[in-house]
Amino acid sequence: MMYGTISDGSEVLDECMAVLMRAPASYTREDVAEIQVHGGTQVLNRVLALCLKKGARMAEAGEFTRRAFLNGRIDLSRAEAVMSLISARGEQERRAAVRQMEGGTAIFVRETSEKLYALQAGLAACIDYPEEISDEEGAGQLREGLEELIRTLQEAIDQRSARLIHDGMRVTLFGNPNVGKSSLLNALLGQEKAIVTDIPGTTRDTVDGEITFEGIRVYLTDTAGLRETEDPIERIGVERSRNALKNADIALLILDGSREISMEEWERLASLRKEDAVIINKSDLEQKTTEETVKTLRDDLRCMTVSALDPGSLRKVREFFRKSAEVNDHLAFTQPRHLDAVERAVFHLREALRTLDIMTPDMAAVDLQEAQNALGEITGDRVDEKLLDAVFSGFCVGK
Ligand SMILES: Nc1nc2c(ncn2[C@@H]2O[C@H](COP(=O)(O)OP(=O)(O)OP(=O)(O)O)[C@@H](O)[C@H]2O)c(=O)[nH]1
Ligand SMILES: [Mg+2]
Repeated sequence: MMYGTISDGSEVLDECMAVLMRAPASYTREDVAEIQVHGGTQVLNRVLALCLKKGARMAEAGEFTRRAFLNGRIDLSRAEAVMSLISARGEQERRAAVRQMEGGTAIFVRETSEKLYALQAGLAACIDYPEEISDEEGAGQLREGLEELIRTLQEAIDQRSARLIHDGMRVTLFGNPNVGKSSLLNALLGQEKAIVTDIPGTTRDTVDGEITFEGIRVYLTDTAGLRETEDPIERIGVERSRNALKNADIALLILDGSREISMEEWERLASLRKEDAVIINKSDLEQKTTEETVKTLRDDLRCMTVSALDPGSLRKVREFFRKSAEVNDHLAFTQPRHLDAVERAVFHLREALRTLDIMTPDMAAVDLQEAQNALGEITGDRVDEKLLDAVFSGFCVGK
């Protein structure tokens, strides 16, 4: 590493360090030179302009990592892990990216792929030497192998955990106007994010906040109270509430404990899914609705009695979030692209199994190869330019 100044003609731009990394001991396995200057925007702009003037060109998005892949230094799943690592917003996502970068995904895929090659070889032998291996015998061995492969792959697919790690958990607070949704959002966030008043219909637009539990990001959305209204602004708000509900991992129905449950609220209660929950708010007031009331209709749901005015009472809500956000944190696959490829592989393996039931074993060969191709897409053993463009276009320039 050399120390010096960087100058445009006689004008000194900055002090700098320059380092030369000789192939193959560099990130891309090519000769790489790096200039290090102070990080101010203007310094960087001038130094960059100078390099461009001297004949350099800007790197494309992800170009360094793409070169590292093309030069065989890393497989495609590791290249993507670099991107996940840089953009990780939660601790779980960072950990998953490191595992992937250390090769967890690639090793799993290559092992599975080897097993599949063995089955393909067995099938080829059965086709080529019909006098030595009968169709029934060949089909029997293949069926056993396929069933085991499908089991292994399916155990590795945990869509829910993968999505929570990758996208976080979306929780939507909904219910009648004035039940205390915004007060609860603020209390959970520890921040006066949403406007609270005693006027029903205060919240018009959805309000979002983010908290982290055990390394999983939880996005809380406060919504406009659901009611029939003539007010055009509030009506749009109610529409947005319904959309937020559709996209929620967990819907939290908020009830006002100091009031009787209304007809619409019973209906909403009935429509909750098993992962949703009920919060009875305003426990500091005289109670007309209790957990017992809710249980008469739904005893399968988590129901919590709290007061937005008493932060201590919200501990159980936080605990509920923490439990709901529990994930299998040793997943081989967390990236949507990989999950999609694994699911396609499983689909073709299943098709191959079905073929064995109704046709001669040789007819299964095509599906076995399709499954092999899908697995190859993950590590990049089988890729085309289009796939590479799609993967690397998500990178930022200079990575
Ligand atoms: N006593 C008591 N009052 C509460 C509690 N939570 C909220 N409130 C009051 O209830 C009123 C409505 O609270 P908000 O949080 O604005 O209710 P909201 O559900 O967001 O209402 P909209 O936005 O109109 O749908 C306010 O006056 C709050 O101070 C509580 O736990 N106890
Ligand atoms: Mg509100």
